[in-house]
Amino acid sequence: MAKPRFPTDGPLRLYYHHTSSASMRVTLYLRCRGVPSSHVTLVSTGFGTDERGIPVYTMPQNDPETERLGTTDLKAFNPEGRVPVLLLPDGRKMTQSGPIIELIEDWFDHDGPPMLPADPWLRAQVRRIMWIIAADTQPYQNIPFIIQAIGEWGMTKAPPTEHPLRLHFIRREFGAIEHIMSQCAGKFSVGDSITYADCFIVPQIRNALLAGIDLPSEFPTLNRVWENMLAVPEVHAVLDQAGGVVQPLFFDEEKFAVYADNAKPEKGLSS
Ligand SMILES: N[C@@H](CCC(=O)N[C@@H](CS)C(=O)NCC(=O)O)C(=O)O
Repeated sequence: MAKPRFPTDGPLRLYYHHTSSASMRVTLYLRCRGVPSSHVTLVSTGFGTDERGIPVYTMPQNDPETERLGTTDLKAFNPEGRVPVLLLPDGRKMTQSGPIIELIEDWFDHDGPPMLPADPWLRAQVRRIMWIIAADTQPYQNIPFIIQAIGEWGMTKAPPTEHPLRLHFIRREFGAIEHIMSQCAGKFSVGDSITYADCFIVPQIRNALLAGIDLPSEFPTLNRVWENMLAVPEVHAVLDQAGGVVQPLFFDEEKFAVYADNAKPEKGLSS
């Protein structure tokens, strides 16, 4: 079947930030698939922290979209308030890392090796791992969510990066993926070629390393895939630009400490 033609002229623009693990899924895909910047241009958003220490992504300065919107509030651009966002030359926007990747894949002809297996079962295995990361892992171990739950909803106070809730969800879901990969992994998550599943697993492993997870002893298959991904120059380049193999701290610890000190005690059911 012929590929649908990309409907408008000019490059797509990916609004992303190097601290964002969801953005990294897409930048890994772009590098590994060899998508040229004439097809997809990277646009870094602004970045700061609010009074709680929580990261806030903003529209970049001197960007035509920021000027058109008249604000740096990311929600004016994307009501979800999140990155990544893919902007089409005709003004349409796509959000969510998985659909962004599949849209780019479907619209262009690519020189690089395919990143979805031809076999339907293996394609589903790739998407299964993507979904476990995107839907069942990342949202629950997300540091902004943990900070807010401590400050506003009476959750146990602990360092956000190693919070028990975060460790629980990473371990639970990595355990499931370890089991799945025992059936389908080769050199990489599904077989011996890089797939979208690897683009999803790598940023989540960086988060797990920041949380202190001992990957080789706890999740040996994941660790094998991780080591093989690190040996790929395109992957290494993306990680280098994002601060290395371990996800760097990107919330403000001092602001968080003040916010957590002032946190309200847990409310009883009757209040
Ligand atoms: N499910 C989304 C997740 C996107 C996401 O959580 N992005 C984070 C950065 S990794 C973000 O922009 N957070 C800002 C916020 O929630 O206010 C995807 O796959 O793209």
